Amino acid sequence: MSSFALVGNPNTGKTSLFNTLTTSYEYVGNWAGVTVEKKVGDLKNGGGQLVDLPGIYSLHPLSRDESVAAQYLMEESPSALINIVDASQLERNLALSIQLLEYGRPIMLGLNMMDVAESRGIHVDPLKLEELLGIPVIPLVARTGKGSSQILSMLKEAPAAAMPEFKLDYGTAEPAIAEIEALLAPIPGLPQHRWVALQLLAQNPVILQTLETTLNMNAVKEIVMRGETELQQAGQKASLADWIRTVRNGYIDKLCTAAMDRSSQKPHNLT
Ligand code: GDP
Ligand code: K
Ligand code: MG
Repeated sequence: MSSFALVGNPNTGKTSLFNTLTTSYEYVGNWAGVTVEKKVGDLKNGGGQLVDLPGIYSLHPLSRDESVAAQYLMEESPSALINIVDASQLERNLALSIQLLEYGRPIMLGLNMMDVAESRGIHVDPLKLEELLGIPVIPLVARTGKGSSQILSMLKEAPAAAMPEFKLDYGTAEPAIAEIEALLAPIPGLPQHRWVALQLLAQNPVILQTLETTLNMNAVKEIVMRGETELQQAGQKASLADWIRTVRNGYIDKLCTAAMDRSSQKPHNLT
């Protein structure tokens, strides 16, 4: 059966959308090992199951609660992800989106809070985002259900239409990424190796822990040390984790410049 997941920052409208997209039946329990509610529902169009993942700002979890989403991505192989972003805070929300695009499963972007963005004078161009990211981008107002039928029909066609071909160039870090990918090659059942390699280089504790017994961690450490030496020789005084973040932020800057018009944005305290 097809299985989909809602992923995004806290308070972006995931649960509102979950309630609109699913029938009243839902399985409610806890995620393994944590007291975080697990919500799974059946899609209204009979297209499969939908999981409402806990809100996160990054895949690099700070708490056990936050680790649920990273663990889910590491262990499951969802038919597609629905990344819900707050259109009025697009730049901040995209930090997570980049990591989800790199995950290498079909993904669509639900551009929610379009009403809030418009009322603040922030104009986001869904078509431009779609063109630049290479995935479906659906404008939403989850509070009223606007756009939800488009999400449902997209989910039916999802895997083909929403498979991302997203690849940022991490420059000096590319050899380290390739070396980690080579270490991952013999391990079965992993998500896309480039995504796992990037998460390892960024020291994501969930991914490190999951691979503790199957991956040669000393070899990983050596690759990280060599990679950081190369960064320093290239004049970039950063750890690999910092460097990866810098590259992503540079891309997000360009994306926002191209797909967002803030020239008529109203000061926050006047809205
Ligand atoms: P979650 O934390 O991502 O699950 O977000 P929720 O679905 O709980 O929504 C957080 C708050 O934002 C709630 O008060 C919702 O009613 C509100 N909300 C959700 N979507 C929209 C939207 O598109 N526009 C507006 N104005 N409010 C929304
Ligand atoms: K909430
Ligand atoms: Mg919620």
